[in-house]
Amino acid sequence: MLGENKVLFSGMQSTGNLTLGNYLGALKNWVKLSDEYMCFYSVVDMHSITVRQDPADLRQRARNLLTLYIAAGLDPEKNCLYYQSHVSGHAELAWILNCFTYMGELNRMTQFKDKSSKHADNINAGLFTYPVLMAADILLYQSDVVPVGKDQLQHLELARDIAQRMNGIYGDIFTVPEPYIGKVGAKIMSLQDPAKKMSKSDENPNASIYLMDDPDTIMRKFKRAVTDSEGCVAYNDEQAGIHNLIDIYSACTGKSAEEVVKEFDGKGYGDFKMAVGESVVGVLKPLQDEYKRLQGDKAYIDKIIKENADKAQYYSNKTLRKVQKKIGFPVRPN
Ligand code: ATP
Ligand code: LTN
Repeated sequence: MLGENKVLFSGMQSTGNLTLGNYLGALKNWVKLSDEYMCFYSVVDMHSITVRQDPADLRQRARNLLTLYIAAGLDPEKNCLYYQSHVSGHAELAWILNCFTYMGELNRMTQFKDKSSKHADNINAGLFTYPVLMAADILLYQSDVVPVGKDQLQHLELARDIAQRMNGIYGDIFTVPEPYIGKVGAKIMSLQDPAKKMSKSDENPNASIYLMDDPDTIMRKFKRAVTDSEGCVAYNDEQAGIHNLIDIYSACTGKSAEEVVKEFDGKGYGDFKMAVGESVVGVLKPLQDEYKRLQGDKAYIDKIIKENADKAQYYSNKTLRKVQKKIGFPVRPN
């Protein structure tokens, strides 16, 4: 809690081009939740350097992502939208939390195992302590809830363990955060292999809808989407491809799976795929238009970046000073 308000923290890395999965599974829910909580949505650029990045590219992508947050409907006056690297408290708290996290805990993290096998030539200490920086992001704002995908639950569990451990030693310093997993759109699957999640790092461009894909590309990708030979629009685990298309259509139109099945009763996959494609174009087109408009307004985006970093710095300092005092760092004379 910060004052009267329940706090929400979440973040996204700016590596790769965002997909429809990122939008329906994360961003869209963020907008909904912003009515209910005091929200901090960060572009977690410090996490990105755990793998090698081109500096100019990293900077540009971070700005694009922040712009996209606003284009998706997050109000920068009501929510705190900022770059992690602009707020020094993330790194400062991460160091402290590092000293309360065990090697054995970090060794168990499945994302570390995955990423270290993918980047075998660069298994750096940052990749290993990545979950500690994530815990610092969350605990720095006394967050009550953290919307994350299922893949991040293990990291959130670690953040809770660290918070509870330190609360046990020093009395209540941290709010212990709860995960929030949205129901609709929680897991959008690849259009080419419905057993795999849609991911921005997929090598096959037909597997993912990118948020900046034009309408023709979107329609073409849906036409090519892998389905099955059943030939009827039904919602079950055996028809994984159709299941995924129903999920996408539901998330874009607000209709339930049952309503969708009824709507396409007796119709072929061709018609259904067209309808799904059109519903996605209907959602993405306004997002793209707003994104382009905002990209042209450099002064406005710069102002948001400055003001929101100051706001985040202010709130994060409160927690940081409290923690520093509790663990015995000397108090700064006024
Ligand atoms: P990468 O391919 O680089 O692992 P990613 O596309 O899986 O990236 P992340 O950066 O790990 O995306 O996730 C950003 C946010 O988007 C997270 O909250 C994550 O849970 C959500 N997300 C990512 N992919 C999907 C998906 N296919 N369906 C629903 N939500 C998703
Ligand atoms: N690790 C997350 C991104 C992330 C995050 C966070 C999410 C960094 N810090 C704090 C929620 C809360 C990811 O890769 N999706």
